[in-house]
Amino acid sequence: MKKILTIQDISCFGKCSITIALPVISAMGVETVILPTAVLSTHTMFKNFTVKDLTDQLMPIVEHWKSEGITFDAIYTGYLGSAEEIEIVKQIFRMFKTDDTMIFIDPVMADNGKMYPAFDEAYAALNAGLCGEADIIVPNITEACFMTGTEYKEVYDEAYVLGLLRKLAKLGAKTVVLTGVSLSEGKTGVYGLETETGRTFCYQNDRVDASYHGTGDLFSSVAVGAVVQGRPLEEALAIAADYTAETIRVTLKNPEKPWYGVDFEATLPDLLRRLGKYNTGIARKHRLTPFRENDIL
Ligand code: PXL
Repeated sequence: MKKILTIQDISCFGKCSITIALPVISAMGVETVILPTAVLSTHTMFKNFTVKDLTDQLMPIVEHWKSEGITFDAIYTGYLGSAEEIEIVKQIFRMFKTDDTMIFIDPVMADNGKMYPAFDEAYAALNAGLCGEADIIVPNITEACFMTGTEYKEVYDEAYVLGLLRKLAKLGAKTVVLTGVSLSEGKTGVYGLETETGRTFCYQNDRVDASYHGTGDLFSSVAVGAVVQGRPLEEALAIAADYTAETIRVTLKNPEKPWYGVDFEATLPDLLRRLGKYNTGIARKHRLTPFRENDIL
């Protein structure tokens, strides 16, 4: 069975980071190993929350794994709490990265033009350095702007997206993927650039006009799970984008109107159906093929 190590916080209530990655990646049939960076009572979109930092636990835990000979097919990082944790994560990459270990980084720190509480521009610079060590990075436009010193724009065109991708490529990751890219009214999706070849790819799906916390974590969890199972990156991203949009649609219909997170529990069976439907039966690790909307549907 494939094995992914995910390094991010546990927000006990609120559905994000590990409380999404663990159930979702496991449901996809991939063993999910967790390294919690902190325990919070809720995610930071709640007004008050408690935080117990676990930075001092990270090295003892991974050293134990190393002594047990434990290895990973991928390391997936999300929300990290501090500059010190970014440094430790780099050490963990050095300890566990082999030619067969994919490093997938979602540099969670900002959205809609703003940093999340507790982060600043210095943190963005460190996150940019971390991204340089990745095979695949999946920042949203805000995070990409903070990491590359680019002005954030609400309204933009394809040239702006390509400019951002080129600057992201200079950070050093093998493939850079911008998320939340809307190229026409009513659409949203991903735009990627394979840095060695310069080849770009794009996937746009219908935009659901609602924003929920944890949807980035849902997208990344599905994408990394699907890539580790041998799907081409573009296919994995399309599955993740479609499934995340569908989960937002379903959550919007919930009469309890949860504001803090999405009802992914209700849509997991749908994810598994999608994975079956998209199953090409061909394991093409890291292979990229150009596609446009609906090419693979
Ligand atoms: O979904 C990203 C995320 C993860 N973890 C914590 C957060 C956030 C976003 O705000 O606060 C604790």
